[in-house]
Amino acid sequence: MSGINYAEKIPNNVNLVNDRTLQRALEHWRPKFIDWWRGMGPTDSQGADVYLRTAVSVDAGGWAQYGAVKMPDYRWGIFLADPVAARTIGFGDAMGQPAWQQVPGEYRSTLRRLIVTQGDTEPASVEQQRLLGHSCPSLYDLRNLFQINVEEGRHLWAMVYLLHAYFGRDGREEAEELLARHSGDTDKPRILTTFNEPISDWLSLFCFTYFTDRDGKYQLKSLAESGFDPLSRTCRFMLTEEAHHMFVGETGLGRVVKRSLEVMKELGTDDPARIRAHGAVDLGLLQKYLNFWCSSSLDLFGSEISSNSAANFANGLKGRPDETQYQDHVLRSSTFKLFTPEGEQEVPTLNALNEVMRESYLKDCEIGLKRWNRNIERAGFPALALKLPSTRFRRAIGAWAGQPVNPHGNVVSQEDYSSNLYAWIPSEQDRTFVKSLMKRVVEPGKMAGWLAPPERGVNNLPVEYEYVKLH
Ligand code: BYC
Repeated sequence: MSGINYAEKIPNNVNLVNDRTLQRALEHWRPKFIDWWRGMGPTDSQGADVYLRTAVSVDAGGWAQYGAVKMPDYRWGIFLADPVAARTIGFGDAMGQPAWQQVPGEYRSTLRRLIVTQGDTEPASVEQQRLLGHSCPSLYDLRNLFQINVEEGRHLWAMVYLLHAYFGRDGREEAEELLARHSGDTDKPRILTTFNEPISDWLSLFCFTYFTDRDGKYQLKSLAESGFDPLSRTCRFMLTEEAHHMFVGETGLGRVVKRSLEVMKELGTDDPARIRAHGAVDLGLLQKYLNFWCSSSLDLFGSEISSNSAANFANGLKGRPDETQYQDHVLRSSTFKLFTPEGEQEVPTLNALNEVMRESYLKDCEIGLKRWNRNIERAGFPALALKLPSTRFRRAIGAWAGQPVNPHGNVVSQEDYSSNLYAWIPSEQDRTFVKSLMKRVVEPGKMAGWLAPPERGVNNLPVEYEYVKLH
């Protein structure tokens, strides 16, 4: 990459053109990233022209430029939101002190760990989704998938920038490791559990972008509060892109519901077998997918009682999403009640911050369900309303890990749990059925039979637009 025109190839607002050290680190890493993209990114589509948005600056006119791009030529850039003048730390014991422009020595390994954990999820999600192009329900959806994939690639660049620019040699080594771990790999898996789950159908993709990307929103919001200003600014800009990923989840699931209701009306029945025979997803099946992905994503907040979260907050490294909405930003004398299998416990709020964040997240998750349920009720099927599972259901991390709890949150016998589990989450048979629906549709304007068309196209273009030219 020597002789490269940095501003052209790697759009950035970090003065890359004058930073020789950063240039050298990126020169070493970039070819490995491109190799990873070609090997682990979306399959069989590297030559396609995709109607993508690219961020070329952080201002309103530059963060979303649209045009046809071949994905390996995507201009993965490095952007930080504009600095806030004289920004101070907004929470924890160092509240009110100037935000750090460099990594404080005593927090170096914790900050690196947080950045690596965040960074690890980005390429993981691209790996999880790499085969979905083979079964896309439409060109519109295929384009959205690819948009998400390139942006997750850019989010990886964002974390690699922080590692290269602020963590020296160990940062460079961690940046390499981000390309060496792989989703689902038995020897070198991704760090967080959900990012090792296969996403082999589009119903799972819509659930993942609804639930798991929303965890991304909450984690990024809490890191955007960080006293380490470069991390805060990086995450603030990433959040602008994250919104589209959740849009794909929310509208995708809404379109599944819409199509199910159409088929139910057409057939005059809510019999799941007949709906399935007609090539649509019955709402009971959708509920199982919601149960699976919601419970998996709830684990991503960590344990209910966590000394890590207490230290991260007290030290000013990771705040609560939208920290300014709270009165108390120090939390040294506040307590929080939570339920564990041992009963109700009152713990210092500092130690319960993962749970505080999980509660806000769940409220946000409810919004889509309310919308879909309105349509389900209007269609005359209130008994089929969709619900979020209890936070105690099917947990693998935290106080409820491994406990036999049903989706309503009641503890049941281990036997009951095992024999009912596949009435609550997709069984092998359910997954096989969903897979059978996943037929590739790539004629402009055509849509798979299990999914209603979107209400509008991308960037004011019609839904029928040829968003991906596959050649
Ligand atoms: N799987 O005190 P604990 C996104 C580990 S998604 C495996 O309970 P803590 C995206 C934990 O690492 C957002 N391990 O929790 C979405 C710790 O290990 P160490 C990603 C887990 O530390 C879609 C130990 O258990 N960003 O952006 O308070 C597409 C005890 O931890 C899990 C972040 O997560 C798990 N589920 O919180 C693309 C932000 N949960 O350190 C992208 C950065 C916990 O003792 N990460 N552990 O070896 C963090 O803030 C925290 O690490 C966590 C855990 C919230 C993940």
